[in-house]
Amino acid sequence: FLSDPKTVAIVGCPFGGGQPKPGVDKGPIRLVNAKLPEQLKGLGWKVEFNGHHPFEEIDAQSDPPIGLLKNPRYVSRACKAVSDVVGAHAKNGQLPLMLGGDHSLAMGSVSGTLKQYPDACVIWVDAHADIHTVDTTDTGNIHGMPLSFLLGLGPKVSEFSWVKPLLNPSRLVYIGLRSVDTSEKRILKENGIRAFSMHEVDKYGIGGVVDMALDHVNPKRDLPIHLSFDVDALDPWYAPSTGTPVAGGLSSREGHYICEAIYQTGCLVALDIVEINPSLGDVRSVEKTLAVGCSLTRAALGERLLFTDTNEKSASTLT
Ligand code: 4U7
Ligand code: MN
Ligand code: MN
Ligand code: MN
Repeated sequence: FLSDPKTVAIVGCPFGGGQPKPGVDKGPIRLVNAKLPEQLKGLGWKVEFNGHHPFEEIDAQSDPPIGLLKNPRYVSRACKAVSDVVGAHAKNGQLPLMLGGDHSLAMGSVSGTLKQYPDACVIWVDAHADIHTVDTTDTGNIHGMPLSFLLGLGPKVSEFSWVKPLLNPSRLVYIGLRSVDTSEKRILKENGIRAFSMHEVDKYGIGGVVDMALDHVNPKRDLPIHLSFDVDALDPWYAPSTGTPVAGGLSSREGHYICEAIYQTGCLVALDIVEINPSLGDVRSVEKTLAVGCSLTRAALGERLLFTDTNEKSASTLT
């Protein structure tokens, strides 16, 4: 799907309007300062990064809630901008790497991907289902809702009319869930959405789960894949600096395995790394979370424990 030379376009999104905790907007800046662009160059990618996206702020007074939704105009405008930028990179045959910021931004990045690749599937790696509709959300935080907009579920809000319901529920699969609200469980069931919670990871192992997840959304391994990775999918031991940590998550290796296996399909066209909040936790926690964010990204873009992707054959002769 990508053009030659293979190029990753970093879309830095210093934005946290989809949730209440300050600091998540600094995630992308810290990832870039940690030399993520240089690391990706080291893997053989051409890296395009023209600075972080400037999001026009809206003061709370001119952005009152719409129904239960908090900061609706701010979130909608940021996501629309991300959708346009991601869509343009995808159209150029580049792989957009969206660095959050909070997970509401995926409403934009996935919309951008689906504009270019209407048959793309979405692999959502997260502790949470992020599928609340405007009438089921308990918190009003839009980072818990992007998938309902992408799927066209629930009542429509005119502020978000630019989001087209381009995602079919059969093209979405989850890995890592362990904090799903009651109303979200009902939505998943009603729409027949396939989900691999931590229970399935324990039962089948991460290798089995990734195979089953891919068999579900991409049986012939010929459809483009958008991987949306919320770092809170990892156990808080490995990714402590995040806004909504939940115990009992993926190990570092399990998270990396998901990224490696998806890269190996050759179908990855877009990647989100979201919800790193460098204002949460001590210095050591922040460093740990940034390091794992960089290394998950490298794994999704071809880094291997033995050899590199250009040596895939050498690796397979070992087994
Ligand atoms: B994240 C929550 F109530 N479900 O809706 C909500 F538990 O992008 C959490 O996955 C959402 O980090 C978490 O606010 C959103 C809550
Ligand atoms: Mn999320
Ligand atoms: Mn989450
Ligand atoms: Mn979170």
